[in-house]
Amino acid sequence: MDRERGHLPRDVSLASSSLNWVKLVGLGNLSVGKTCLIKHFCESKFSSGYQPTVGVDYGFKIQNVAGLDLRVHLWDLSGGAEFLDVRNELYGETDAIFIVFDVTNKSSFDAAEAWLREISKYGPPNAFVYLVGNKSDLKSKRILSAAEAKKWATRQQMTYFETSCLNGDGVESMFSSILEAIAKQRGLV
Ligand SMILES: Nc1nc2c(ncn2[C@@H]2O[C@H](COP(=O)(O)OP(=O)(O)O)[C@@H](O)[C@H]2O)c(=O)[nH]1
Ligand SMILES: [Mg+2]
Repeated sequence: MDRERGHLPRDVSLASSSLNWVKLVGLGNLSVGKTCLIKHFCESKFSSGYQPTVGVDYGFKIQNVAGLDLRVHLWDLSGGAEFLDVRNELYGETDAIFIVFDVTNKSSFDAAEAWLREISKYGPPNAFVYLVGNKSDLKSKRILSAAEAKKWATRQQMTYFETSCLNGDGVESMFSSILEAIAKQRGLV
């Protein structure tokens, strides 16, 4: 191209960096509903990558927070420890991590502590961390009350959310709260 310097009204890289990119990562045991949460939030812009060596799901959504468009990438690392090799790749530039457990599965709740340790050891030092109790629709199968989960989360200095991917309860409000916190921290709103 023989375009002269300064011909473009705006430098492309500048325009791109002025967009508000956000990266969220879902952690938690297998089958707690991380992929469903991301799918639910992103609707159509979701792709599943279940190659054995990668084991990630990915979603993208542009979400408006207080009049501002946030470009949100969401990652769900497979719960399997064999995928921890890709953790550095995954955690880079992460704004917030949500640890998910299944409210009908005690061991998935107990594992939240190990996931917290994983984050403090390998995770991004300044990311927000949240606890999410999913499958709240399965009321008769619950093994843990919302109050108990919240109490534990508060002790770990985490905000607690409860969600159901089946009926959608709490999903939108959980992601909205997380994104609002990120936008505030960046001084955008
Ligand atoms: N009843 C109910 N089932 C759910 C919910 N979320 C996920 N599931 C089911 O739990 C299973 C595992 O979900 P998935 O998102 O793949 O879990 P992941 O391994 O954490 O990504 C699937 O069969 C989902 O249909 C929920 O909120 N309620
Ligand atoms: Mg998954």
